[in-house]
Amino acid sequence: MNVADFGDRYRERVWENHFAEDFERDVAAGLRATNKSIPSKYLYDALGSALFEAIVLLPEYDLPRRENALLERHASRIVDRSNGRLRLLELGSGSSQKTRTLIGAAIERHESVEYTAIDISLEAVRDAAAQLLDRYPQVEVRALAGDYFQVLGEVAPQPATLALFLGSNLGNYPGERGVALLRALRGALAPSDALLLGVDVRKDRESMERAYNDSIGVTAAFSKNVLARVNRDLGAEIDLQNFNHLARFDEGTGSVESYLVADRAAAYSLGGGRGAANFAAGERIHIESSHKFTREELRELAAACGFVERAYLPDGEAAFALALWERADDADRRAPASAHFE
Ligand code: AVJ
Repeated sequence: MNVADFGDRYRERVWENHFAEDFERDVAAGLRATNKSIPSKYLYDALGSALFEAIVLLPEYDLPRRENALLERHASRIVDRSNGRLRLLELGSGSSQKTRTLIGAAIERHESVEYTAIDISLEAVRDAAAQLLDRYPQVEVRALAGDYFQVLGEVAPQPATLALFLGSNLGNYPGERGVALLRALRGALAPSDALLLGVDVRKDRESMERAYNDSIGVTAAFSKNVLARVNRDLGAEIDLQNFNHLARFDEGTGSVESYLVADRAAAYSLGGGRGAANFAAGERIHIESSHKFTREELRELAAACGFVERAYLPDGEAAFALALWERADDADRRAPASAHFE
């Protein structure tokens, strides 16, 4: 099954990217800095994406199961927006399961449904599209492959859009970067269009850290793969045996911060005349921030980005939540009512 089998129901647009050059530049700078880091977007090469698919099956990483349960429970209310055409606009092409729940509910309620997915990976977005096109003959799919900011800058508002940013992916955009992304997303929405966020919630340290320290080491492999990728793609000579995965909740940032920690001091060639990266014993490379949200923080974020919270839907244990926001304009003159759906 291939997107080419679906004729007019499928359209795509691909933005040029400079991923290979960016990777080389970001890694060379990030591994030679005083505070070492590699941006988390580089975790997802083919092997990294396969390891992430394994992470979502780990009992310790319960975010996707909690989110799916909430989506199933609230889908029909969430998509209950207009009578005519509805556009679902998703950042990240999403696992077909969570998207299916919403599309299934949307086609019961609307005359026609368009699913637009924005993803950095053309391959990922095509795979997701082919499955949805096959399963839902009523749905039209539009794939936009490129950097979120690049693509969002060119998505025209289309009334009756429900934007989706699920899987606590917003947690990877801490602080100003998250604000910038949500503002860019707002630019693709018409007044009173909505945005559905799925976010992991601040809770006791042990529960938050457990999700990133699984007992069979899949998350550690996912983390270490980014260094393996540096070796593979750049010809660097980093000894992976010298690094251990560390994930801990940081009270200051409100995020689970993931690192690779060097056991002993060492210097490694970065390959291709890029010089060397020097490590002291115990020195860390920051590889990911996974923010854990409070409701207050989400409300402030909504206000800062031109949205109003319309519903906040936590699960039974208040471990994960969906937040339904509306684009503020006319809406902000109304009372900012927020509902707890039953
Ligand atoms: C997919 C970015 C939401 O931060 O929880 C899972 C990625 N990293 N285990 C997260 C991840 C380690 C995940 N996000």
